[in-house]
Amino acid sequence: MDIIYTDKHRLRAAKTELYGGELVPPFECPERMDYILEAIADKSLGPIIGPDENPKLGANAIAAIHDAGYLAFLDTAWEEWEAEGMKGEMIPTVWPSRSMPSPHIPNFIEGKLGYYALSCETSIAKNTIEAVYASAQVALTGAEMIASGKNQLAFSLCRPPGHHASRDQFGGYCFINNAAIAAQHMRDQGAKRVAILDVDFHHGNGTQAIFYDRDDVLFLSLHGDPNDAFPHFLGHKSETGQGAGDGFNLNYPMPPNTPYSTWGEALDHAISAIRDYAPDSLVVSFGADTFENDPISFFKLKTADYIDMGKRITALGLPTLIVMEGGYAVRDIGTNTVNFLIGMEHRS
Ligand code: OKP
Ligand code: ZN
Repeated sequence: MDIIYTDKHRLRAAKTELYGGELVPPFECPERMDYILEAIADKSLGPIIGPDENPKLGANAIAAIHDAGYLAFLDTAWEEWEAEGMKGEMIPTVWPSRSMPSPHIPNFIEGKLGYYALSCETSIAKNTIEAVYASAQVALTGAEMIASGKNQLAFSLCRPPGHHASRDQFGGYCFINNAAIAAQHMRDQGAKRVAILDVDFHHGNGTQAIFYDRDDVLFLSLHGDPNDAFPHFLGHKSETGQGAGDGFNLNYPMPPNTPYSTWGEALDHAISAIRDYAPDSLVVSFGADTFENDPISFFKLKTADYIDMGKRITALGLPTLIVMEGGYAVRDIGTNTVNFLIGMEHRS
């Protein structure tokens, strides 16, 4: 399977994550990619190819999915922060909360930061945004391979991840929604319907919000119940879409300690909904944080389960782009991810 990857992810090298009241080294770290690449090499998967260097590829998709003011904020955020003499990384401290509805966008960087953030564990640091755009390009290159019919399967090894990023907010380690721009690019290239299946441990709140009122992109997410897990304020079963999108959003929240047997039942339900929808192509937001030893998650999937997960999804027989999202059990992320890819390669 073609694997799209660039070393530019290393530019995303924040030193801080606000976690449990302390500043700790970020869980979403560059070493994640090293372990995945090592496991890919061990199993001789590949080839590994660089992203398309044409900056126009998918530019329309990025502009269609994200707000222009938000993208402009990302472009100059670090510069503005430094110019104010701030000493540390960018961590928001103030929000337009429920008691301050309809906010204006402030001028001062501290206010803009809160306006465009959905949470505060995701410090922006020097060069973060360069890595974010490289990650987007990795996703778009994969989307183009599927959309053009060149590939039936491709893996965009994105870092940083994307599924928490909405039209105009970053957070949960995400800035540009890689899966969403990939799906939009497929639509722009002629796909009538695209399904996005999100199997990361966390609810894909950004992807859901982006496509919530659309019927041309079906979004399905299996995740830790938001009553117990990040992002806490979206991802309930009752969220099924609105307007034209009514019925085209499916959430499968699950409780702490969910084993693969239960998780797999939700997967089978999601797969049959995708089959009924009959999309032209599929995007899988893949996170390995459903693993039993993930440090910030609470499902109980085992290493061998990822092979079965891949086999079940690939049985749909759809042209499929896999987009990397989370996974923080760094020592096991390679084996688990590669097992998923091996399962996905079981095609009749
Ligand atoms: C990003 B992706 C846990 C706090 C979790 C943010 C998690 C972001 C996950 N106590 N904070 O979906 O893997
Ligand atoms: Zn996750």
